[in-house]
Amino acid sequence: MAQEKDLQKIFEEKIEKEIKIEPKDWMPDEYRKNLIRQISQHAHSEVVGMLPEGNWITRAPSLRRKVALLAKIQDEAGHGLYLYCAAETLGKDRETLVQELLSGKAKYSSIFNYPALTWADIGAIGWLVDGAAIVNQIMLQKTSYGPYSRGMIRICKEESFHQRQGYEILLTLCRGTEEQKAMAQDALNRFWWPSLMMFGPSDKDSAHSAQSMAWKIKRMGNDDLRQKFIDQTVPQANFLGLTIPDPELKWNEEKQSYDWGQIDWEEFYNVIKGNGPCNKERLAARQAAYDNGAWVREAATAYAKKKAERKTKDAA
Ligand code: FAQ
Repeated sequence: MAQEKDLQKIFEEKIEKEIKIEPKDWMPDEYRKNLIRQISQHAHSEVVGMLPEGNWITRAPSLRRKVALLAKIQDEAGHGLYLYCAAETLGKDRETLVQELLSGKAKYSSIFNYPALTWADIGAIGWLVDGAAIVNQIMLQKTSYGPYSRGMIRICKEESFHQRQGYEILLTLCRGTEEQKAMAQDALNRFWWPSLMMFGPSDKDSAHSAQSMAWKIKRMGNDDLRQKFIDQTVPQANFLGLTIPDPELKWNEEKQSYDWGQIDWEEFYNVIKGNGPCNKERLAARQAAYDNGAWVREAATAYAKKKAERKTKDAA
């Protein structure tokens, strides 16, 4: 018991002094549990997040657009892999994590339950969804868990390319015909509010924020991050000549940031409970990918399995 108290003290000192917690260090069970929850949900988001854009690979309007979109989607798969590895360092294996996604036990970002209906949506996803992800992930580069923090540094570099390619798609549409600009506006209308929901519930309703901030897993609250995203994105919309679909949006000179309207929290909770426009379709696609990939998993582990069998036989 006394030993655990010492370990707790060492852990707290490390958090205080900004020394990263590493996989073999002692950590409180709740810290470990909370990290596995957040990192694995983040990993699932990266992987499920490939689906709305994947839907447009065969319909990209030019070879150049197709190459950039393919590269972006492959990056997201890579992000999922770094994050699953980071979660595994905390002692939960990948198979269990994946099963938690497929059974609906683990969450993934609400945003990926909305459909990508037009090519402009691919621009909006890059600009707004990756844009929101970057705001969150820049803060997470300083998270207290070493493998998560290092993963985030690399991921952020790639996300900034994603955000630019999305913005450039919209810029091209906005400089095109009236019809193309209207398509860009429609994409912004549909993706604006769901992008704000990506930051999670307001701090007062956030179940994990206070503890996560105390342990420096999260370095900023959901509301501050959301505000930061709004403040940096509104001028970008203005440059495109598009209108943010929020009649209450207004610059506040005193605060030096924007005032804005109300998120429809009923919609948010409905989506994270599994009732969004595409929840069932997304999970069905992941389940099909898992089933179709059974032979790959089998082949990848066949040699190790054979080796273990031979070892047992030799020992007998
Ligand atoms: N969607 O107490 P809090 C990307 C859940 S970026 C679904 O505030 P926390 C890149 C939350 O899990 C998107 N569920 O939770 C990309 C909790 O439920 P639980 C992913 C949400 O963890 C771009 C409950 O509500 N980014 O993928 C959402 O302190 C384009 C209470 O909430 C990350 O995951 C939501 N939006 O704060 C890929 C970043 N919000 O677990 C492809 C890392 C909240 O108790 C294409 N994660 N919930 O059942 C985080 O920073 C945090 O987990 C938050 C939530 C900020 C998302």
